[in-house]
Amino acid sequence: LGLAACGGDSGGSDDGLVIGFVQVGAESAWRTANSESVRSSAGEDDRIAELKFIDGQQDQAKQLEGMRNLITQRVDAIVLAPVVETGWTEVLEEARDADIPVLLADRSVEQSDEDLYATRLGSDFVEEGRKAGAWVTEEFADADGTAVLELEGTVGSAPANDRKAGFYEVLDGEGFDYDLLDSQSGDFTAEGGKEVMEVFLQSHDPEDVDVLYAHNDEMGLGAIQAMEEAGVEPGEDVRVIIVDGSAAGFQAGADGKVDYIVECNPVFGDQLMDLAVDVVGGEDVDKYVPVEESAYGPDEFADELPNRQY
Ligand code: GZL
Repeated sequence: LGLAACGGDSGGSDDGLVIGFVQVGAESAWRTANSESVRSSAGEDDRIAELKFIDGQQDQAKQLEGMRNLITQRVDAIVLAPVVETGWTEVLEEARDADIPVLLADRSVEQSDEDLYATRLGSDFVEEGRKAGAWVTEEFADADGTAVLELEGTVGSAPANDRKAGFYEVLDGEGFDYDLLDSQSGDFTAEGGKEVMEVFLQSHDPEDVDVLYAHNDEMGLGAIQAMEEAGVEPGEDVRVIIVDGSAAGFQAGADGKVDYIVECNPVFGDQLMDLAVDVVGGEDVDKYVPVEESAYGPDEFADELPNRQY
């Protein structure tokens, strides 16, 4: 009866479910906090017997291999945080054929795979981009031809694609007069952000740059380091927008180096465990479950800093 209650002959037992978690990697403070949240929630939840954690090392091949291992081990459910949006159909079909439900955590996969996973718990990345765009159109409302530099996240990832889409949806939608000087991927890492900003500064005079839109804190902080090494004042010479809301990001804001922070919340482990138990138990769940998040301006950074959870 216990096995039936756990949804079939999979790895579950009377003492709880066995959940596989295929994580993107460990590229950012956001990601580390997300892994910590999922691990601790699973560990504290007596409905969960084991969380089998797989570090994808930002490599889709490693994620695919991990998913296939979990299918062979017949876990009760697989949670996938897909590093990129495409290339998942085959393995998702293999999980379906093995009667193992898949939940998406954080990032999404392409629309055509929608019937192959039970739900996605994560942020609305387009809305995050819209928030960043709205700040720019407001802050530079009276300017002519606002010059933008963009540091994009991992090529092909949902947050990079959607944070870009939302940002320009607002800038273009309002007929805002701007000039995108350059846009390159820093792969969501601090090193990537620093390297790309160094290249930007070799081909663009900071005097001609109004704002940097970085798709995550790490790349924004790396870019700030590159600016300071080049004698450019972040937050003064070049305004800076970052997305995530780590303590380091808020500290940079409190130090006047960041102008706007769009929050992306990684702390959703409890919500994820509830969803996994519901899905394995055959409960109906929404196809998309949003994570609550906000955005912060300069007058809020210092007060909010102590509240940051990572
Ligand atoms: C967004 C998440 C992104 C973060 C980055 O939900 O996928 O990946 O914004 C992380 O910091 O690398």
